[in-house]
Amino acid sequence: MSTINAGNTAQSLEVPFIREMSEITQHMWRNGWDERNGGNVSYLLEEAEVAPYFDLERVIRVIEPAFPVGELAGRYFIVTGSGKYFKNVLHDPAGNLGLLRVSADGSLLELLWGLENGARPTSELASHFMSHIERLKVDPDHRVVIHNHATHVLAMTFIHELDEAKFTKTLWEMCTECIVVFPDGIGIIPWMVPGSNEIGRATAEKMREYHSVIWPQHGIFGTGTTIDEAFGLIETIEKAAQIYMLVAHHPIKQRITERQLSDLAAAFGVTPRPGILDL
Ligand code: 2HA
Ligand code: ZN
Repeated sequence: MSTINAGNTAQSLEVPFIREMSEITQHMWRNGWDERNGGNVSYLLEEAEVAPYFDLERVIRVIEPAFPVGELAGRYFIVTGSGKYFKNVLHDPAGNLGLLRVSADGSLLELLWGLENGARPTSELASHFMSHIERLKVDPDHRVVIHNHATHVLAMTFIHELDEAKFTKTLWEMCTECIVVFPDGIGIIPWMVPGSNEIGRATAEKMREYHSVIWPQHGIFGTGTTIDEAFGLIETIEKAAQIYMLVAHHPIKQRITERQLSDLAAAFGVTPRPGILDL
């Protein structure tokens, strides 16, 4: 029997993963990264995290995904809803989030909680699911995909070359800790129409090599083993992009040198993506 009354927000927020989703979406909205219905989050859950709170036999509704996801069969996800505002999640989790299980053959999504009043999962489900599939291949502990419209990252895609190595190097140079947080660098896809399987495929292809992918003039995808890690990655990239936007129009009097970046990587035991530092 389900122990959670979906309409009871206080009760829903007692479920750890519902609270985390509600709090992180609120944070992102307050950061100005998720205007209107901008942004989406998906979080892979273990059955053991779900079972104490929900009746796993009680499927409220089945939803057809735009493509079969056999690789994720039987997996549980909590996701943001399509067209939903991050601003509102904390006050109405069941209306704005959904708990889904991918059916045993990967052809359907079984709704176990939330997405009330016929709501659908995020319009970027293709990018999320395809990214989960690719990240899980390289990191079995991978759990979280976050997309938002981080302001300075977006701004930077107007004035910086979109070459991945050059973009990554610029970000590394902006804050001392960047190379430690994202030694694998940043993937960038060309501008594409959002919400499509095509952009999902392009994003996921980058996810084989990168934790984070930028959509020019649109936003960023960040991944991680926890909400904190995925969010922290985006925060760090956004901070670097903000510094870039603050200093880009000024004469630079001193900077972090390539030698110093290399020393940082060595001191923190990370390996910078090859081909970025000219040492
Ligand atoms: O509307 O951010 O990319 C949600 C989005 C689409
Ligand atoms: Zn978006």
